Amino acid sequence: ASPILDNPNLESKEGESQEVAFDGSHASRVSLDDAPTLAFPSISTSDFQFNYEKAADIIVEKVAEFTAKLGNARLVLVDLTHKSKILSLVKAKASEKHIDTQKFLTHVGDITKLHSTGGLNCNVIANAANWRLKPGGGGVNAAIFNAAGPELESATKERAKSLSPGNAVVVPLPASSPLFVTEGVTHVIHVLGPNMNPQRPNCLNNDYEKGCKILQDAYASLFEGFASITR
Ligand code: AR6
Repeated sequence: ASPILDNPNLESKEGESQEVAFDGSHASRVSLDDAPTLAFPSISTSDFQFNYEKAADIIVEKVAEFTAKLGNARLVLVDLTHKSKILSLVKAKASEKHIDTQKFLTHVGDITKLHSTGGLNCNVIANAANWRLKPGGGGVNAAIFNAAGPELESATKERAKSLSPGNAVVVPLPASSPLFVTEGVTHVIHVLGPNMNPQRPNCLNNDYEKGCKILQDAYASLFEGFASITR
């Protein structure tokens, strides 16, 4: 089943395929064909100040669990720079755990420009959202809402008004959204992670027992949301 066909806003784009070279860390050329691909940022590790080491363990654990269930679908962890601590930690831990490099990749680039500047076809992208599911606020949330235009805000409102930590909501992107037109993104999945920043709502005051549980739930909801699109 093509995830593209499951977006009620869209015409069929069946039959498109492309071979793509990933960044230097993945020397071989990887064929994306029609494989459904989710690009996601590291949830909670920037504005929400979650510990990198703990976040990296959780990402690798959840990726390992879900790559086994995802069929031909792929997961791509994205961050903006080659200096990204979370990307290097996750890469190292994923290779220790022998995670299938055809199913899980890391990529340096802007998640709103993966096709146009990175040559990557990712039909689904995840957003590290705020609880109100509102544009702005900085980070990847501001970038995604800006790139997607007002279409994303209205499509989001139809699906949910707010989100509690550890949850995700799948939003089909209207075909008129610039993010769909230029990048081929058919769905955005908003995810709310745990917050360790005292200046943001629901701060966990360094309670990593709760925080880790919420981050695990957040990735599980994200990957289940992605799987629900590909079924
Ligand atoms: N492309 C790829 N990755 C990005 C981009 C981008 N354009 N922009 C940031 N990142 P953050 P959080 C990476 O702070 O910690 C927001 O204001 C970034 O380097 O966006 O979950 C919301 O409204 C980091 O690795 O999310 C919430 O209130 C990752 O994305 C709050 O911040 C997540 O950083 C959420 O905080």
